[in-house]
Amino acid sequence: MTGNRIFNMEHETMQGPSSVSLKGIPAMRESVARIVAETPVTDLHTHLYAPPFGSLLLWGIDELLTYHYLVAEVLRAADLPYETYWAMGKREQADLIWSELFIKRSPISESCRGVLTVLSKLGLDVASRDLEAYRTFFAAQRIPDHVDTVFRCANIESVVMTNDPFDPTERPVWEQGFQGDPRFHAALRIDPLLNDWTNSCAKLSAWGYDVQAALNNRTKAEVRRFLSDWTKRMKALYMAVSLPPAFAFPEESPRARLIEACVLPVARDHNAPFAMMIGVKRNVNPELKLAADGVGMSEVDAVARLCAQYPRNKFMVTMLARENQHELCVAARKFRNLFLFGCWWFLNNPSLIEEMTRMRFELLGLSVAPQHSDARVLDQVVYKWDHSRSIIAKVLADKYTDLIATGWTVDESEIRRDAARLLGGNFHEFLDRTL
Ligand code: FIX
Ligand code: ZN
Repeated sequence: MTGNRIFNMEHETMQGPSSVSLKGIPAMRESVARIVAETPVTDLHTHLYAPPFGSLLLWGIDELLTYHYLVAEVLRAADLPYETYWAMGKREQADLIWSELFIKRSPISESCRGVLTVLSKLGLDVASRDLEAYRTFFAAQRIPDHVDTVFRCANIESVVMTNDPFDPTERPVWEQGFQGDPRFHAALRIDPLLNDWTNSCAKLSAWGYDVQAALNNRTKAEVRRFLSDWTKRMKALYMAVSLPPAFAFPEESPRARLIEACVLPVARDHNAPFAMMIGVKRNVNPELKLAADGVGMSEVDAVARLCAQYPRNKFMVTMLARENQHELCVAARKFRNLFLFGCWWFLNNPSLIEEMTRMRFELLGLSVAPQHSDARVLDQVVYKWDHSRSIIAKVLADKYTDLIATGWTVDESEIRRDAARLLGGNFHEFLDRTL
């Protein structure tokens, strides 16, 4: 059926030459699912890299299987010392994860299911359980083409990378003049600067910035110059940091002082949001390495105070604790400079995505970015977006159903418009907004 279908209480109609069909709500639900699937995504926070970053761009079955979410799961399941796991090569680790989490047990966790969604959507036979066949498939792919294949398969228009000027592998790629790639935007990640000022100060000094541990005026000006240099060099869409549950503002700490004196002025000069990802307890069990982090409840009031005190700054916020989500939604109702995004990390599970998306729609309407992928392995965007899209569509269709019950009508062009906002439009609009 073509044309703009209109859904209302009694039936579904067609604008234009065609007539009426009586499918009603189920037809609307089908349209919403199809339109959300067809709407391209701007994935606003990932750990993916453009091909010129070389080995930083992870992809393929062994990377999928050794994703840190699965490392945490295998080290619960398998009876082996942590050191034994870390002494293995990647392929051997992947073999172990496949055997423990996919063969000896049904792979029902969200991260396991994700691997199967990726394989299936890339056309592989999941029922065969043939790990070697999957390896053969990936070995035949070539990275620029495979990026296109994955973006097409996930229906992604572009992703935002996480770009850390303190990272010794990444930094030279920028210094050698990486020219950008329209599929990969940059975000300036400043965790080392804000969470470990002592070491970062020494590095800035070695890179030619006139800084001292004591945050005097000269040092603050030099940190601003550093942030500005890298924002320009990367053409960063925003600056970002992850923060512990104890994050407080205002506070007599290097972090709070750097935010006020350096990050916010530079962000304002560039009209760039400052993204705060709050609630991660780093290194709860160091034996797990990249999988070592946990979650804790954070203080939404710290965010509210920043938004109130700096109304001309734009803040993007996601919080890791489920228990923070309601208060955070209410804070976003109070501050137009606060943009909520994503179901981060331990929240990126179907039951929690549904709960959060429903709550956000009910409290904030369409003014959020309901999801980001946080993908670390290129192919993961296929599952992260497939799984999230179907939940977003389900919740959206429930909301349209409630509207239709009042006598309101919803047509396909409006569904398309709303889906485009949720999957990228709102983010771009927030980036462009001047306060
Ligand atoms: O700090 C972050 O950006 C986190 O998302 C990551 O560090 C984390 O390891 C992750 O991959 C979560 O999904
Ligand atoms: Zn992340």
